[in-house]
Parts: sequence; C-alpha cells; structure tokens
Amino acid sequence: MKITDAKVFVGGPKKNYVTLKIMTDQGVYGLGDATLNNRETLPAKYLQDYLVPNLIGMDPRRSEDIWQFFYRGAYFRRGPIAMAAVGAIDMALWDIKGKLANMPLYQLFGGKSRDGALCYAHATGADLEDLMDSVAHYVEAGYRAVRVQCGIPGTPSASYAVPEEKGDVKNYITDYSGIRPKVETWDTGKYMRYMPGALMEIRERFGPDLEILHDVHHRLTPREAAEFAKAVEPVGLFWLEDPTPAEDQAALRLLRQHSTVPVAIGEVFNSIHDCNRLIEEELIDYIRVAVTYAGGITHVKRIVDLAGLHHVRTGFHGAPSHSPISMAAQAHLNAWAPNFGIQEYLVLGTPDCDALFPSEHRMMGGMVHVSDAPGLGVDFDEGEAARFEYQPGSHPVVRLTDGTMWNY
Ligand code: CS2
Ligand code: MG
Repeated sequence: MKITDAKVFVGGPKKNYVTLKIMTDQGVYGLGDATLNNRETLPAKYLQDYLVPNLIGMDPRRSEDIWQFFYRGAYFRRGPIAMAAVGAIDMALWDIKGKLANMPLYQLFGGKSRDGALCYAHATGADLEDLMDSVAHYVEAGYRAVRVQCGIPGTPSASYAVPEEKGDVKNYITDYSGIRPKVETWDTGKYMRYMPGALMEIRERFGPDLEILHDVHHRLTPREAAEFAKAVEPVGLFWLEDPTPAEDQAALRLLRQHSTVPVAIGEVFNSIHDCNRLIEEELIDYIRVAVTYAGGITHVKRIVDLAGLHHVRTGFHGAPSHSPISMAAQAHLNAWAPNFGIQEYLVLGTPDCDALFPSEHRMMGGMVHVSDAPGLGVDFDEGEAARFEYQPGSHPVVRLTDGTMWNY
C-alpha cells in the first residue's frame, strides 16, 4: 500500500484551519489538522516543501516509522511549526488505519473507558455581572463545567479573553482586521486583589456542583502564582490554568508548596520533553497538550501514558484554535484514556464549520460522545473549503500599565 498524494488547505469560517488530506493507492484517504493560530501559513509550508514530497510512496500503515522518520530525521526538530506538521501527518495516518480496520480509533487504542467525556465551555464577561450572565447561559445549555474570565475594574483595556463590551462573546481570540495586534493592558496587583473575590461570588451564585475553571494565561511570577493559588483555594476550582510562564518547568514548585489548588498547564507544549519534569515531579494535575502541535496521536498517547503513572489527568487544549479533525482525534483519546480529566470544547456547532467538517461526534449534556464511524469519524468537504481563503490576523499583545511588554 502506498501514499500517492497529499494536499494542504488553509482557510475556514472565521478561522484559518490548516487541513491535510493524504491519498492512497487503495482509494482510502486520511485527514489531519496542522492549524497553528496566527502562524497558519508556516506549518502549511513546512508540509508542502519538506514533508509531503518525502511522504509520497511511503506505506501509510507504518505510522510509527513515518513519525520517527520526520521527527528524528529532522536535525532541527521540535517546535510548534514542525510538530504541527508532523502531527497532521500522524492524525491522517491513524485515520487511514482506522478506515482499513473498519473501526473507530478508540477501538484501536483499547476501547472505551467511558460513554461521554466531560467538557467545559468558555464564559466571559466585560465585568462580573456580565460574566454571571455568560455562566448562566452555559449552565442552561447543559454544561457542568465552565471556564470563567472577566474584566478587572480599573484596568484600562480588556485583559485575556475578556470582551470589551458587555454582552459580547470572546471565544475567538484572533482579530482578523490585520496583522498588527491590538494592545491589552495587564495589571498584576489589581488582578490579584480582585479575582479571588470574583471567583468566590461565582461559586456562591452557582453552588457547589458547577465545575469552575480559570485561566491566568502565563501572567504571574512563581511567587505571585503561589499567593494567588492560596487565595483562590476556598473557591474549590476544578483547575487553575497556566499560572506561570510555560517555559519554566520548575516554576510550579513554589505554588505546590503553598497550595493544593489543582493546576493545569501545557497548551503551548510541543513534546514530552516540555512536560516530563512537570509530570514526574507531580507538579501538575492536568496536562493540556493538543494533538495538533504536540506531534499527533502517536506522541500525545505517550504523554498521556507518562501522565497516568503520576496521577496527572488529561485536559486537552480545545480552543477554537483547532479544527474538528484534531478535536475528533482528541474525542477518541478521551473515550479511551484511563486518566481522562476534562476536554475544552468550543469548536462544534457553527453551521459553516459543520458543513466543512461533517461528523457524528456529538455534544450532549456537557459531554462529548465520540463517533462510531471508522477512523477519526470526521470528513472534509473540499467544495465548501473552496469558499474560504487565508485571512491574516493576530492575537493581541499585552503591556503592563507603564508600557512594558508582558506575556500574552
Ligand atoms: C486559551 C487559548 O483555550 C485556552 O485555554 O489559553 O484560547 C489560547 O489563548 C489560544 O489558543 C491562543 O491561540
Ligand atoms: Mg489556556
């Protein structure tokens, strides 16, 4: 069996998805997602110029050897661009494998460990009352877990994932009005003084059963993170996400010494080497990698197994950054993983997106129910894809109140 061709598409509704389609001499094809928010053309070029020409003629069933060929074969390896490209190939090869076996992928991993996978939505508010309305909306829609982000009084512009106007939704972080980023302001002191009380008010309003998550988006130093974690402990968070910059694996030691708040980190990690110490030292409770830019199913499965040895559960990244293809790959991993924790889930549900990526994966009662179709269980409509083209966009950048650049 041989790979005969592979095509890369960039574009999508309100989003630049990078989609890989691998064709074979037996008519079976596989799909992969190489989307890398705001840098979408780069994994596409890496695929087109370097990986796809090598892929033609290979046996698609040898997914492990192909992964090793592209990983070990690159002297300058790893990083989000290369790992997104390798990850897309890997997903597509698993899709082909499942179709050849006539089984959904979760069966090839070891079968289902659960019927539905708990997921969380993003509630956002320009201020706390606005955020309460947003939380209520998701609770009414059946979600049992909600990530909460709100504006900080006295901070001059919206901060991470917070809408500028009351009632607006801030799920899509990218601004497609151009390549130059908007500037957001961050004030650590105001945030640290305001947010613990705000989180407590949400807990009091919605009661003990709602799972509440909060994302700091890498903005605190280790000492500040330890103080913040201690302050939010009475809220009973499901997790505190990215309290410190992700580059520093030792940063969480101080937080661990001062607080028992569950910690989640890893959405920007690209390999097991970015998180092995965090996992082995049991400095985190949830690992947030995404199959997209952490090297696909083959590599993420290794991370999940390492995590399982150390009581670390999964909480895969599922921002609208990912296409329904990698969300499908994660749905299969979530159905199987003995150490599944939760899934961030925002991607399904817009009619344009569903038409571009038809699938039977279903969200019901705040849980994702995996499709039983062979392979990934998601398709890609090339006719629909022709309606969209690449649109340059940018995340905001962050400055402190005196103008100093800070972590987005
Ligand atoms: C976020 C992301 O979902 C999350 O937890 O941290 O939305 C992140 O900001 C984006 O993926 C950046 O592209
Ligand atoms: Mg995050």
